[in-house]
Amino acid sequence: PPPVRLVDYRPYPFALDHVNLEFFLEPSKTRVRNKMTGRRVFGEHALMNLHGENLKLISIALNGHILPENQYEQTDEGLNIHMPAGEFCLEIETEISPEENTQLSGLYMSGGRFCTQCEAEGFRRITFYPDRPDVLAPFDVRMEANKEKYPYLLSNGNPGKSGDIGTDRHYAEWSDPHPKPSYLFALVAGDFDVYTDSFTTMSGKETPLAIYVDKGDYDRCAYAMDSLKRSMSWDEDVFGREYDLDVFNIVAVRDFNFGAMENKGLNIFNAAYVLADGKTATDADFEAIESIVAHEYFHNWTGNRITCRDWFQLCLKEGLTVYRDQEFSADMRSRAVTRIKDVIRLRARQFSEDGGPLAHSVRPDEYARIDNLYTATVYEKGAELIRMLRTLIGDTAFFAGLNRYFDTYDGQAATIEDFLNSFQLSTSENIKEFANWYSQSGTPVVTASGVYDSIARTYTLTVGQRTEPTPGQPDKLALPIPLRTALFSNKGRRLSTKLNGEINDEHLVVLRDFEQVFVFTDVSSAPIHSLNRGFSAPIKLKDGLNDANRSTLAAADNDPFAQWEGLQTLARGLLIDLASNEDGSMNDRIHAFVDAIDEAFTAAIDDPAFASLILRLPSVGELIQDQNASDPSKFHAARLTLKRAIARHIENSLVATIQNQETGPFDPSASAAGRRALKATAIDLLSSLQNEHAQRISDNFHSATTMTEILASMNALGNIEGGGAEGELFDNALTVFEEKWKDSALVMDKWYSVQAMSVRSDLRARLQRLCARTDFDLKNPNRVRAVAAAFAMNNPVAFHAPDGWGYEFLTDIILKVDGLNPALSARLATAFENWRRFSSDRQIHAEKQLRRLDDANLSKNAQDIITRALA
Ligand code: BAL
Ligand code: ZN
Repeated sequence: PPPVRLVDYRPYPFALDHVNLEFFLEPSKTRVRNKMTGRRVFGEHALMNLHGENLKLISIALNGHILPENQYEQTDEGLNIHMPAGEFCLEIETEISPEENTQLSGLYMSGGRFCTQCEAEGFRRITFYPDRPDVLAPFDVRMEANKEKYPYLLSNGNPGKSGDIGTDRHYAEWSDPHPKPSYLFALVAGDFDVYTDSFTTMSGKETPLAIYVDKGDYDRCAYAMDSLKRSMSWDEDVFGREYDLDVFNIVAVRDFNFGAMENKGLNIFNAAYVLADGKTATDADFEAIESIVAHEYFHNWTGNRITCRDWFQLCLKEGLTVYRDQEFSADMRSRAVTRIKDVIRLRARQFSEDGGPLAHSVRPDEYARIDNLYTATVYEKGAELIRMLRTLIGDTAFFAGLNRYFDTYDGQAATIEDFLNSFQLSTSENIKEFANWYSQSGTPVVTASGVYDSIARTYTLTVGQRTEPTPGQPDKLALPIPLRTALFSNKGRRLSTKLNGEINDEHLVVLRDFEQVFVFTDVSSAPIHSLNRGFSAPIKLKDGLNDANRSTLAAADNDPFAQWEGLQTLARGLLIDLASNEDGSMNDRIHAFVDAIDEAFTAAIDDPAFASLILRLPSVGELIQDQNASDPSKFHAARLTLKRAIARHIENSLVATIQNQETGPFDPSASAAGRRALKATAIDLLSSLQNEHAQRISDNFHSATTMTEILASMNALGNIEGGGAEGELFDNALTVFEEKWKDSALVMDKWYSVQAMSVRSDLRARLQRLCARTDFDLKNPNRVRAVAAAFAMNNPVAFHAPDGWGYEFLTDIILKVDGLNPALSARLATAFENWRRFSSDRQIHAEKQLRRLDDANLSKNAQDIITRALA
């Protein structure tokens, strides 16, 4: 099919004034009565297009009369109805089968409960409807179901009447006064444990809050509820946004394609991002719950009150909402550590996407399948654009622009142009060129070099930018790139200098052309430049510094991000060179690097979360991004060499860190999590010394009381290569873990992942055994991802095995999943995105599997990814 194109956007000629939905819920046959009142607003054409997919049409009535068949046409995409001019009342009855819906889009069953997922195009699998984000309407919903099996009946908005029908059935009504597009519709019916609380909003309105979870999970809701209340309060304090309905509900389901969904007043979550307690959840789980609960809540204003005109504008809600949840996490936790983690994620997922065949701009011009547009580029790069905009125009103009946006477009479906215009009206800075960040794909590479004139006391910094061609975009524009910049003396003292008439010890250098020169004056000594501090722009920096300069900055920089980044850059260069030099000629550089790490680590020891990041080396995935014909196993070996050198150098300190047992009740705070993060890093580093510390790590597994430490120990045992006694320690830990947690699906997902990420000679057979287990459920995305995504994304050595078995393993899973859940299979297929970066033997194997997928007549979603990967 031809792609959907932005230039083809046309407004919908009909407006809906009201939608009334009635559901008669049965797993195999659910009846849906949909009554839409509205009017034609413009246009000559009397034809009304309604989307519909997999629906059994029972009847259509227009203005109270059954519509004869010659008045409408049913197609693969939906219905076309001949409409009279003026107002109408259209009533459509359909039948659907939730229990046969394995795509998890539309109305489906999860764990015996009814639930929905409508973004992006799931509503058309429930009823015939203009399923596009620019058609907004208030919804009234009535549900009827068996009372014993489905005692809770939930939908969007505010609860209305409810009651019994006969002896075994009941009904409930919900009414959502806020006009919304269909993708925000939600319905849930089932039996749950209900965790309740309340929040009093800034205008004094007490709002009941509830989290609905599987029976028995009540005790694992407290952190999600606490995160929700903190989010509501923070959005009032920082953005002035108040909640706007009588109740707010969250439901956790076990089968879900996304992390969560922001349906108006009824957020539906993947249970993995709701349920947590000190025994079953890692600190990373707690952090993700806090951030995702916040993200979905923040959508209430950025996404729901103001939605997207069309799906090309997806970043309008997602980029802005990710930015808001990142700021929330930064305020709740350490700002520096949060920023570093955000950048690690951006580099791992977005930079690799931007550098391969799936590259697309934050707001693309066309797409083949909307489900495949929920990407790191739209989300994470989209958030970086908001951050850059704030840096460029300053806080005052940023908040004035955002308030103007909220005031102007509340209740509407907006575009990126509307959004940017709100800021343009609030700033004297011309942001016209900034819009190119939304339309241009690829990651700019920024180069810098400087010359010091000791007589004139000037430092002339030459900065350039270049963006490699990406699919469909051979020529690239120069973008406005804000670089927070400081100059340091060669003794590591931050210099106060003058730029553009302003004296400061940090300046904002805005690169607007392909190359530009910036002259700093009043520079007292030959400086070392520190650019892109705080990662002020999402670029790749070639700063022209040598290792000695970087070590100086790493020791002296007062910006924790810049300090960390200095060490990462040192490590990156060293690892890339190490991967191609196995002759021991690099020992001096290794020693110098380890000394720099030791110094920074010792200085950071009072901030364990930051200290653990100091000890982190760039991942294999990150290292291969700028390489061609690469062999991931060489990067893995280089990392192991460097990890060993670090571990040996600070071995005593690492051992002491592991032995430092915490007592008392579990504390989920960021500071306690930081201490555990450092412990986990210590365990990982010590495992690089192979069997020397295997017993100690195993002992730690058995004595640990938190999931973070237990998992860190298991991961470490899984990464001690070789079999023998160490292999037994790993298998023994797995047995103990399984015995304890076999009935807890979310915890068992971790058990699957640890094995999928392990570096072991028996891995292939192990994975086959995992996939043959009865609890390996291809219909459950969490379980499939626990094996397939963990393996393909986090086990580069095995996934890129020289004989191609890793590619074949993933392909086998994609082929099995695709018929059940195309959104999931397409997501798994993105693991092949960088196949052309690898050595030729690997490319042959990857292409063979991609061709196998290409020949298999897969879903449109999977085919879209495969076609682009092979192009
Ligand atoms: N809108 C899809 C899920 C999310 O981004 O919140
Ligand atoms: Zn979102």
